[in-house]
Parts: sequence; C-alpha cells; structure tokens
Amino acid sequence: MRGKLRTFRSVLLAGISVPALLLAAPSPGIAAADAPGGRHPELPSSVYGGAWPTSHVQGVTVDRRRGFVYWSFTQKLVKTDLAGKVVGTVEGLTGHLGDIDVDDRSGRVYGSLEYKAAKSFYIAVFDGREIDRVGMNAERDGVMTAVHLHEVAADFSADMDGDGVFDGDTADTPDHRYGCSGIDGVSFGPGFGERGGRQTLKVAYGIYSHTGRTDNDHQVILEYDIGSWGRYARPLSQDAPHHSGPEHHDGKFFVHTGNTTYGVQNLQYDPYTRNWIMAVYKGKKEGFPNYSFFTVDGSAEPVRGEIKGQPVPETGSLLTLREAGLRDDATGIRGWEFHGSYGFDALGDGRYYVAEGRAVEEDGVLKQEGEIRLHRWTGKTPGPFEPLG
Ligand SMILES: [Ca+2]
Ligand SMILES: [Ca+2]
Ligand SMILES: [Ca+2]
Repeated sequence: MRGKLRTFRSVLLAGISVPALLLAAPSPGIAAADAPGGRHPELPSSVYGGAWPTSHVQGVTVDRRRGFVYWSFTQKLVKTDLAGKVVGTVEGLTGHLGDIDVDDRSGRVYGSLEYKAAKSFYIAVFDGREIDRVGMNAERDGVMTAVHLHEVAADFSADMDGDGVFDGDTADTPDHRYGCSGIDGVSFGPGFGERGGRQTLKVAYGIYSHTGRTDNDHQVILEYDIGSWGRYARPLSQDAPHHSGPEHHDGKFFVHTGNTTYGVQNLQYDPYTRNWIMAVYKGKKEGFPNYSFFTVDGSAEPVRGEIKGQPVPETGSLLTLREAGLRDDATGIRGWEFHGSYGFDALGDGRYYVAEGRAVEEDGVLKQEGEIRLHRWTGKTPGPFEPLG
C-alpha cells in the first residue's frame, strides 16, 4: 500500500500527464448525462490527499464540475485538484469536523462540526471557491460560516434518567436521547421515497456504543432544506459559539440497524442505485449482525412505526433497509461488510471514490494521510464494490 502510494506520487512528480489530461478535458465535471454519447468524463483511479498533522480523514467529496476534491481531516479542511495538488486549506478548527458534501450548484462544502463540551453542533459551510491558499483560518478569513442544529443539541444533552444531571461526553451513561453522541455523516439528496425534486441536506447522528441499553439501536437522520440558511449562517468564534440556526428540522428519520460505534461515519446518496449509503464503525451488541455498511432504500416512502426500545413507547418515521446484501435471520437486518467510514463519494454513474487513511511519520512528525480510490458497484456480498484501475 505504502509502495503504491509512493509510486503514485512519484508519477505525479515526474509530470506524467494522466491527471493533467483530465484537467485539460473540456468541462471535466459536467454530469454524465450531459456528456456526448452518454460517455462519462475520465476520473483518476486514485487521488492522494496529502499527509497532515491532524486526526484521520473523516470525509471526502468531489466537485466534478470544477475539478476539486475536498478532504475533512478532523481539524482541517483540505482542497486539492484531481491530481492531488493542494490548492488550499482551512485550519484552526478546535472541534470535530466530520463527513462533508459539496453542493454542486454553489461549490459550497457542508460538513458536520461538533463542540461537545459546549453542547454545540453545527453544519459548517465552507465557500469552496474562495479557498485558494494553504493556512486559511476558519474564524478569520471569511471562508467558513456555521449553522447551529438545535435538535442535535437537545438530543445529545437529554437527561434520560431524570436525575437532574447531564453526564456529558461519555458513552457510559443512560443519558443522550437515542444514544446521540453528536453528528457525523452528511449528504445532499432527494427526499426519502422521492426520485428527484428539491435536494435537501441529511445529517446523521453519531451514536455511542453502549451494549446495556435498548434505546440506541437506530441510526437517526435529520433533514434540512438549506434554502433559508442564509439568514442563520454566521462566522464562528469557537471560544463563544453562537446558536444561530433553524428552530425546527424538516424531517427526522430512524433506521433500525442495531447499535453502532459512533453512528453513521459517512452518509451518501447514490443516484445510481437510489440507495442511501451508511458506513459505520461496527457495533458490539449481541443479538445483532453488527455489519459495517448499510444501504437504505431511497425509493421507499418512510413509514410511521415504533422506534423500538425506547423507555417510553414512541413512534417516528422509519426508513427501510434495502432488501439486498447480507441478511441476519434473527433480526431480518440487511447490510454489507465494506470499509467506507473514512470517506465515500458516489459519482452518480455506478462509480464511487472510497477513502483510505493511515498514520505516517514524516521528519519525526506523526501525520495522517488520505487517499481515494475509484470503485464500481457490483452488488455482490459481502462488499458490493470492486476497485477500478
Ligand atoms: Ca442524567
Ligand atoms: Ca467520522
Ligand atoms: Ca457524505
């Protein structure tokens, strides 16, 4: 793996022109449907995102229209071109930047951003077009605003055992409604059960791993129409976090997967299969299959039903797992085994970029590097993708 990476980098350094050709191609990011004869514009089989003195890569998103890749490295957003050349970075984040997704129309990048000690949870909005140099500051350089999500803060800080004490950022407690640890996976896409129409932002909860309670066996996904978010978005002073955000979400949905370790790491709508893809860190509860990857059937209407395992019986909008992949006979839960928790982007034509990350040491400094590799959908079990190129 290391050797391969180095080879890829040295190929770039030697100026071999595969990526350069891609950049030179007319309108490389125009959607496949717009390409003459329905041919898809070429994308490199892998892109190297650099090594950074941060925590691991948390999410990737490709702006095909403009030819850029954005990488969330937890404390830093990195922008490269499709050849892996660094265009700029946004730094100085003291919270946790998780999964990201680009709004193709505007080129803005939306990412989950958590400050658990301050009980503050945001969608960070980066103006991708304005990121043009390394070392831009998230607070001072005018490239990032944040919108606070009240619903997440309320569920995260819920005193579930009613003892008058909120136990804070720990898994070892009955507190946190649905086991909410914050937010991570984000993706734009159509409404659940809809093919087209207005694209909304979906935001998935993190869920603490806890095998001793029954109310944490669902993934929770919030839906927001960002059309009105201009009025809420404010620059963020991380020492005095604002709470400017919409009063209400535009939908709250539950998926029965069994408990996982920190919930949906990467959420991604796939127009090719009409799946909502959820990559997770496996759960540890007995009696569940504890798959690492789930697909929600995006063509199915949400149904009203019981949110199983709650201390007070509760109903909500339930999403349906796709009838595909592995099946656990005891629970009926469907899923897959695949890595995708560090970053996953669907290109819309049956191809995907899947991120890998690893720790490296450079000049005595511990760093995390990221790389994305092109895959295609096979639908086979246990993992429904195969690498391309
Ligand atoms: Ca409590
Ligand atoms: Ca994550
Ligand atoms: Ca995503």
